[in-house]
Amino acid sequence: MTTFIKNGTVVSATGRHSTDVLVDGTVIAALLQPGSSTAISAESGADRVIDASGKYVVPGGVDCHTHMELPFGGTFASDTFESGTRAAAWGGTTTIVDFAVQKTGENVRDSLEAWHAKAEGQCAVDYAFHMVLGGIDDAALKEMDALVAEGITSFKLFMAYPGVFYSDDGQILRAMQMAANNGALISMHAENGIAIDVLAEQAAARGQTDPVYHGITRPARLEGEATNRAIQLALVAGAPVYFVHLSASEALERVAEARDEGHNVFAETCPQYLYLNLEDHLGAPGFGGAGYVCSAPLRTKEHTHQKDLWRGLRTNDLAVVATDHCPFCMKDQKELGRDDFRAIPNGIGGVEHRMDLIYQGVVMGELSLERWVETCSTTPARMFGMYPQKGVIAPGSDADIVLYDPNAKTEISVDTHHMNMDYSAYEGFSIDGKVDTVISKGRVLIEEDEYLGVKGHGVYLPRGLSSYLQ
Ligand code: DUC
Ligand code: ZN
Ligand code: ZN
Repeated sequence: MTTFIKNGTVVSATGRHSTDVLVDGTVIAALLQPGSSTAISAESGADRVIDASGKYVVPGGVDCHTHMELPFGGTFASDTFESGTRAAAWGGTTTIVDFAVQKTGENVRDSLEAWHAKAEGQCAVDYAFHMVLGGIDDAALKEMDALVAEGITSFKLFMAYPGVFYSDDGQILRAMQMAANNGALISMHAENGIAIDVLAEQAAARGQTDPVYHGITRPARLEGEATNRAIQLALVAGAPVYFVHLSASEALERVAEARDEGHNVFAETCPQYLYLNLEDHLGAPGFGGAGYVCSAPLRTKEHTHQKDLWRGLRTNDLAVVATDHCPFCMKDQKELGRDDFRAIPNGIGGVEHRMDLIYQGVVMGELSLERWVETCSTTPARMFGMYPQKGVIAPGSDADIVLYDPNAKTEISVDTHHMNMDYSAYEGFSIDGKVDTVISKGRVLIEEDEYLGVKGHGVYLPRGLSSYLQ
């Protein structure tokens, strides 16, 4: 089956060109000069021709931070691999990297197998795994080498959530020493969880139990402190470090300093930190703020966090936009913490909206079109060892392609989204653009507002080492 995509503007991390694209089976076969004899003959021989006039033709989105079915606080993230990857496809994301989770006391291998069992045969788009190490001991450390060899080349550690996922500095250092040897990338949840738990307990004892206290008891300073500590540990170990869901200027400053000194320090942010804030969202009247409880938390609008994060994306101090998609419904899930913010499951769903929300950054003049593609597709693929199979429109790469229409609009709402959530964190947001057509490995998944995918089309991707460290 061949597909010829004509009249579009192909956008890459480095430029934009009027180029036709020939897809053969599951891969991109050629980029062709419009009107050239090769383009004319490719079009006439193609099984299907897609007219991309007026549209951007971009590599499918790569969301390197999702939590389908994550067990958290006595419940599970409400998207399964089936529903979550279908929603991803609707939003132009054609690859996800989810976090297989080893909690304290669990065996790493068993935890990974459980994640494979949840995902296999369920996904609409391709998927890979990072491994969360929530219980670092000799056995877990030894397992790291084996996992890298089989394509799990990044490990997430938590400086937060004592007793659940938390690692102390000694455990972090030991895991980083392993990564320094085996080429893995350590991803870090950088918040000082020991101090946060003290603040949260004190707030609850004062009767401050509303959702907003989730944010107030997780000060930006404690993200900055943990970020600095993780950088110092990484430097001692001689390992790279990648900060997930960076939310605060204080943390960004530490990352920027380390990068200026030439260290392999990388960071991602997420749309919620670019658009939502503590006062208006986490502090919404009644229990509404529960829908915005996530960690790291939304930050105050009194500070320049959002402005700084957009700047970080421009300057590459923030290399990636991921979602930290971790949806919970209000009913029966967020409601668990109606009387105590500490019992609200942490997470916001957004896998469907990342490409749109960051495209809106282009419209607002915060980012270039190329930087949109780079932060949402090319760099995550490179960072996590999936490039050039993913993240680029080039001969030989998987035919994961999105046609994006800058002349159409997207209204975000719980009434129209496809995630398994009973509210939308971005309700009422209007985007000056729209995901028009989504192709995964040569198969059209979204066309004319219709889902044409099937579960099981997406397969597990073993990953290589990060391109940024070779
Ligand atoms: N943050 C969240 O908001 N949810 C799950 C885990 C995390 O680190
Ligand atoms: Zn985290
Ligand atoms: Zn996460």
